[in-house]
Formats: sequence, C-alpha cells, structure tokens
Amino acid sequence: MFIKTQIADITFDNCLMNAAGVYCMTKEELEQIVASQAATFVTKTATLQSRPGNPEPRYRDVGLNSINSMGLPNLGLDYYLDLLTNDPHQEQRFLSISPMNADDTPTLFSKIKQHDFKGFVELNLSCPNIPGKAQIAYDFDQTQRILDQVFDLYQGKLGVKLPPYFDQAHFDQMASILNQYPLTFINSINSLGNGIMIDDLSMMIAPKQGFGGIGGPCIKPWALANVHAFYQRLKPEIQIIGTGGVTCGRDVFEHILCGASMVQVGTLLHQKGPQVFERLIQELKDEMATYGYQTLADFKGKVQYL
Ligand code: RRO
Repeated sequence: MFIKTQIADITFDNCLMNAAGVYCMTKEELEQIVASQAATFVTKTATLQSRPGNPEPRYRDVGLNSINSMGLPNLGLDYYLDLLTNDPHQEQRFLSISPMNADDTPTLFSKIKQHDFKGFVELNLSCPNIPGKAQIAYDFDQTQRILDQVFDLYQGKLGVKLPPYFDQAHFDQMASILNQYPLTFINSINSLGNGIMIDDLSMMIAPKQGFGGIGGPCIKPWALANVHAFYQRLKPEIQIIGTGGVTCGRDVFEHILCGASMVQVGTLLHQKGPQVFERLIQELKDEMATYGYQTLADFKGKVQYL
C-alpha cells in the first residue's frame, strides 16, 4: 500500500505532518518531528523580528479540543532560515511566515531569497490572535493586494494558510482570487477564530479577554468543507493541505477524500506527541484496505454525492 503524496515537484513518503504552531518553535522540537513518522514539518509562523507572544495562560487542551491565543510567539525569521538552509531535506520543508504590516513583506522575501531557501513557503493569512489585527484572509481586497505584492517579489513555491469560511459566496470569492496566482498550495483551515471556553466562572485563557482559536475534532466539519469547497473551485495545479480535526486515520482519510494532498495535525499532536504519527499512518492504511484502495490517488477528492 502506497501513501506517498506529491506537492509541486516534491514527493513525500506519506501525507502527514505537523500543523504550524505545534512542535515547531525550536530546532529541538522540529528534530522530534523529523525523528517521527511524519513526512516533513512546517515551522512556527515566523515574523521578521522574534516575538514573545501574548501573556499566559494562552493555550488549553479541553477534552480532545483546544483553545489558543499564543499571539505569534516565534524566534524570528533568521532563526528558521538558518535552521532550514542547513537541513539536508530543505526542499521538503515548509517555512511559515507572516508579515506584521505591509512594510515587512519585501524584507521577509528578500531574506528568503538571500538564504536561497529551496522549500515551500506557507504565508499565514489567518492568525486569529493578534490583538487589534484582523485576520487578513477575511478581507478579500487586502488578500488580493498582498498576493499581488508577494508574487512580484517571489517566484518560489508558495502557498497560503487560510481561515475557515462559512459561506458558499466566500468560497467563490476567495477561490477566484487565488486562481489568479501561481500558488503551489493552500492550507485549509487555521483554527476557528475567536471562540471562548469557560472553566468554572472564568475564561480558560487570558489574552483578548478569553477569545481564542479553537482546534480539535469539533472543527472537523468546517475543515472538510473548506478543503472540499476549494478542491471544487481551485485550478488543479494548486494542491490542498487539509488541516483540522484529525484524531485518527479515518479523519486523515476523509481529508483526502475531500481533496487534500497532505494532512496536518495540530491539537492531537500537542496532546499525544510526535509518536502519534505512527498510529495515524497505520489507521490510514487500515482504512484504505477496507475499501481496497492501493494509493492516495485512488480516492483523493472522490467523495461521493447522494
Ligand atoms: O500564534 C498564534 O496565536 C496562532 C497563529 Br500565528 C495561527 O495562525 N493560528 C493560531 O491558532 N494561533
């Protein structure tokens, strides 16, 4: 049974990796992903300057789900570029980045070019947790302006991390913007922004008066819907990374059935650690065996309609 997958010209041994934000802040955490059964990794979203992030408490596991308002803590773009450009498998790696303002964007990409980074860049347009800042990809005009600017600056392999959309008209609008650019991939979805979870009489996290991004199995229906909506609408050159709600191999299978080429794991990875990839891969293979599928291509995007 083959669970290899491909994005652009790169083949991965399997379709699983971490989601940005989980096991990817430091070299040591990323080494644990490399040592696991995951095919590759994405870094914590990097900004031009390092950031401490929001005040604690800023992450809680709540049953199988999670709430976070990390606030983009990261060690700065130079740290991740140094690490990636010394990685013998850099072509397979994903560097997540986010401009904090429009002036950052040229500098971010000139650094990536100076380092001659050969992997994938994941432009995060969907962080829900920066006080006072909107999620970029909910503003269609701003998204278009940023993509115009980015593709003037950069011709490498680049994708965007999107927030969940909840309206068919928004799927249509965003897909028609994305189809105008030579994107390599999209990643759907980031956490469901601005939820609250309550413990006794209090919010579970401190920043933004308790509002934070929700992850875990409760977001799976919207993750699958976004993956499939974009699979239906995007030109076939744009691959889809499915993220959201994975707790078992069946969930990975469903992401692929909806059109994902790669599947990322966030909350579950945070809860169980990188050894969880071994179980997910075995369960994915078991699920494929149940249906007699030999390769991911046998069922990718082939969810049936009633
Ligand atoms: O750091 C965060 O608060 C964070 C980011 Br950048 C993101 O993209 N998604 C999320 O749930 N948290």
